[in-house]
Amino acid sequence: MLNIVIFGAPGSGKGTQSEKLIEKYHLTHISTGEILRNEIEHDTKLGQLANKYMSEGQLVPDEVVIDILDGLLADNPDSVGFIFDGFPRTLKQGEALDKMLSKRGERINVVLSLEVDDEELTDRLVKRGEISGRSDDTPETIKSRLQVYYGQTAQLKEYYANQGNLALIDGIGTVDDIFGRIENTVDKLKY
Ligand code: B4P
Repeated sequence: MLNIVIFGAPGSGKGTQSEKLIEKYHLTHISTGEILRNEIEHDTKLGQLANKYMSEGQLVPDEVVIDILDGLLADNPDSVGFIFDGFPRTLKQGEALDKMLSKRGERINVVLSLEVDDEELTDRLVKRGEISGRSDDTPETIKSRLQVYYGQTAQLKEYYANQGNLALIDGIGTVDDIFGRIENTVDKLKY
């Protein structure tokens, strides 16, 4: 099984590169952001709860997203592997993911950390906001999402570096150039 975490600040290209990874390696895509946006769109109870946090650029509580993940792993027992996109986002989520995988005799093979500077991140998200109207892509919310990233999420890099799983990927350039760098890393993995 090939299990990949795609990691990075908001706007670093996680969703974009996930699509290419799925196409090449036939992995099951788990994007917590996409799942939560879908719940909001359908105005479910979970969606209403998530919206309170997401519209402010804050993280949805750990227990909520960990529960979602556990359910998705259980629903896909025959998968050849997973791409975790936007999860984990806190140390608690990282530890929970390790437990959920080891319970199944699995582990994370690599954490691909897309490295992009704040100016480029902000530019990308502002542009996306103008085109898609995504409610959390406004200049104010982008600022708080970046603060949340540096305050609560970036520390996971150290966690994965200590496990020997972290691969830093230059996230600047064309989508294909960046994917080439990712392929170089993934194709060297033994799994
Ligand atoms: P996400 O959906 O994960 O959103 P994101 O961090 O903004 O990243 P995204 O994947 O959308 O952006 P991408 O880099 O692909 O999360 C949204 C919210 O959900 C969070 O803020 C949080 O509130 C909540 N949430 C999600 N998961 C959670 C969790 N685990 N715990 C708690 N809360 C959680 O792309 C950005 C833009 O850049 C796109 O427009 C793309 O076209 C463009 N782009 C990509 N690559 C490019 C390149 N090489 N050059 C130029 N532009 C590029």
